[in-house]
Amino acid sequence: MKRCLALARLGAGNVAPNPMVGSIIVCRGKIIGEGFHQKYGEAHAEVNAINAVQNPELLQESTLFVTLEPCAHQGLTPPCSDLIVKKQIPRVVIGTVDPFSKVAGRGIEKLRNAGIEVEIGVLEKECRDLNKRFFTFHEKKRPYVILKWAQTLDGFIDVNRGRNEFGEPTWITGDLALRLVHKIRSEESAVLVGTNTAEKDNPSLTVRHWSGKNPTRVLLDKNLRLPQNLNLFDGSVQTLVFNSKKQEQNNQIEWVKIDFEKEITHQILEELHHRKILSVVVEGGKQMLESFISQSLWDEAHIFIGDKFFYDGISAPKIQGILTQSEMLNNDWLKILANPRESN
Ligand code: AOF
Ligand code: ZN
Repeated sequence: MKRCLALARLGAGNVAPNPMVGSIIVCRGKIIGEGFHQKYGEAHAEVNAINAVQNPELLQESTLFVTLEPCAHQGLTPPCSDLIVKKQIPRVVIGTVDPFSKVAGRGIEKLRNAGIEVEIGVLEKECRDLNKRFFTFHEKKRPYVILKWAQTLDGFIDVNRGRNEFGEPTWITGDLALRLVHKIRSEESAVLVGTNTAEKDNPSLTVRHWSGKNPTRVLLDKNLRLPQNLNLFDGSVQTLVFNSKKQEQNNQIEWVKIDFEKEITHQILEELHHRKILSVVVEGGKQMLESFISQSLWDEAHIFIGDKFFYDGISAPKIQGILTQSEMLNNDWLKILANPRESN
């Protein structure tokens, strides 16, 4: 299963909104075929592993290992469980059940009904962690939410007016953090900012200091007051503008009308879920971050800590989480927290 996990990871960045899946076929203690889900819309892991076996007769005395339950449905490709039955593979070892409603146990049922011996739950935690976005998406019906901000050593995310005395934006962290933020963007499906951040920082929210694809840009502009010459409106990347006035699309930019009388974060997450967006990075500002925190609508928080003091300004959001990772470089400059609450 460890080998399957390593294979699955090779699909990173190319399979969303599908999960990363890896599979091997073992005959008499030897791996005779390996495969992984390489690209969204293309063959599933099991199909690639089966096709990699040079002598197909051996399948009838082999065990197939796979990180995720073989699918039972006709999607963009035919059901993997049918193929396994057809190839008469006598034993299947599965990392974890598939949470997708069209599968969710039906794949396992098909295999067992055909007399195949099925073992479930090998390295289950690792298999779930690998696809934490996919599991959150299907189980909680919302994208996996990553909060991100930078704060000074004395706990501020900005000076009061957003500019220093020379009228320049105030940087909290350095080049390394910038790169890492771009890497994170390249790995997630969407990036979200509030109105103030969009206007004041004029961010592009694209991936420039790393390779990979740009996430969908998402912003909030209740009264459509943001100037159209902001970088976010340059039309280079798919951009969703949540607002109270219009529902309209103009090439890459789409205005999505929501009800500002009601809770906004839920509506945003619901719309992103509807659009099959598996994960979103919330990049600010304070108000936006705090609304996700207060409702416990977050899974991870990445807090970048600079080496400056502002002494005064906008204080960082208060958050309680479990420290899962901390980078050591002079001092802890990046803390990664996990949400301790399961019920969101
Ligand atoms: C598997 N093996 O390698 C993967 C599975 O529309 P499709 O055909 O691409 O199917 C997508 C769904 O199939 C996806 O939501 C998930 O439930 C499952 N993914 N299943 O047996 C694989 N990638
Ligand atoms: Zn499949």
